[in-house]
Amino acid sequence: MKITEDMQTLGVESLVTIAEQFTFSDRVTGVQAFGSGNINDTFLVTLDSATEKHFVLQRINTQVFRQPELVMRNMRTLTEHVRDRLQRTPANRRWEVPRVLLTKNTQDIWQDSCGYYWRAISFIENSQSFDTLQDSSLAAEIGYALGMFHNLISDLPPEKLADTLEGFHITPLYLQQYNEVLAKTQPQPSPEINYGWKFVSDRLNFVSILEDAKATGKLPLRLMHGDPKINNVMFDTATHKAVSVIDLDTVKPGLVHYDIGDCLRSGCNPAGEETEHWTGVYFDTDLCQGILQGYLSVAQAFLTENDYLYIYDAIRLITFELGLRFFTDYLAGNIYFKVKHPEHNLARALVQFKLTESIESQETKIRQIIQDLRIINK
Ligand code: GN1
Ligand code: MG
Repeated sequence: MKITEDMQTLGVESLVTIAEQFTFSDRVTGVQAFGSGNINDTFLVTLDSATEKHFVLQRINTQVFRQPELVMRNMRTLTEHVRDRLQRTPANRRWEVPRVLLTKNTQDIWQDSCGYYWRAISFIENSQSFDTLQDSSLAAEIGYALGMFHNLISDLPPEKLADTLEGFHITPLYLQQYNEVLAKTQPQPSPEINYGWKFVSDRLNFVSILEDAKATGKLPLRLMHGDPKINNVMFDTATHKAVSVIDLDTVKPGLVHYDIGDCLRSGCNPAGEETEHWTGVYFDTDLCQGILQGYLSVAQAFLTENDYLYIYDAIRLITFELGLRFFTDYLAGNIYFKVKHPEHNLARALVQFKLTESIESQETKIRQIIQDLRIINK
């Protein structure tokens, strides 16, 4: 097992000891850092087992998720609902839902001696994820996966899940935080900071577009995933068909538009959100067409006329919002998102701002794609 310096500071107990809290007779043979999450610490545990060979072990970031018990309760309510539904009406293709694994004392969370919270989730075997889409072959599958996810929870009343992350995806609140940080810090002017500052101040009049639609009842409160970026969609390694949507930390009441926007801003950026070449970032409308086609093939069953009207705005807004969140975190001294170097969040912000610009410059085309798909799906 490779233990990095970072992992040694995780707690007093070894990662194996922590993993063993969630096993019964199986022996833990390995624990490796896993994935590229910006908030929690994630590990893949390997077991000496004839049945389940892996599971995902995570240390929950309680600076972000202040009530980890509620996060786990939401996750259990949602996954049990979906499993129940799939049992009653089986999907006509492989589709899996991650399971929350319990400790020996049947708890869904374990606290180590430093007070850190750990949890374990089943691993979707024989599956993989992608950080970027290079061509449109997988795009429809990404959209299908989000549609399937929304469809499977569309009959679970939103009030069944708690609000575990207040203000999440409420863009006007992110703007407020940005203004507060700006008032407190005196960032050294640089071309990048000036670009970011101007970028935000040129777009103040649209930050509340989705919240206004929610407040006036144009868009209904629904359950959402909260973070359906494309590497949270798992693909069968052999067939390359989508088989699951993972990372259920942020499932809670919200707007499906946050998810649609998030999925498209991540899926239609071939350079990926971690690229260092931000000036070349663009929004690929072929990928957009593919993802939306896959999404609407499932989601047309529950979308309303108004829902369609706000899809373009959602793509633009959630991309802008993530840029604003990264930019604010950079100005605040990198307190929310994990970073590899001090300028990391600034680089990430510029990528999202450039992507927003590309979305804006292709507004007519994107709206046309939505309109055409709506007619086909009618
Ligand atoms: C964070 O940790 P991760 O990578 O699953 C963030 C999302 C962002 C994403 C950008 C709770 O998700 O909102 O879209 O980074 N999650 C939270 O990569 O803030
Ligand atoms: Mg996440």
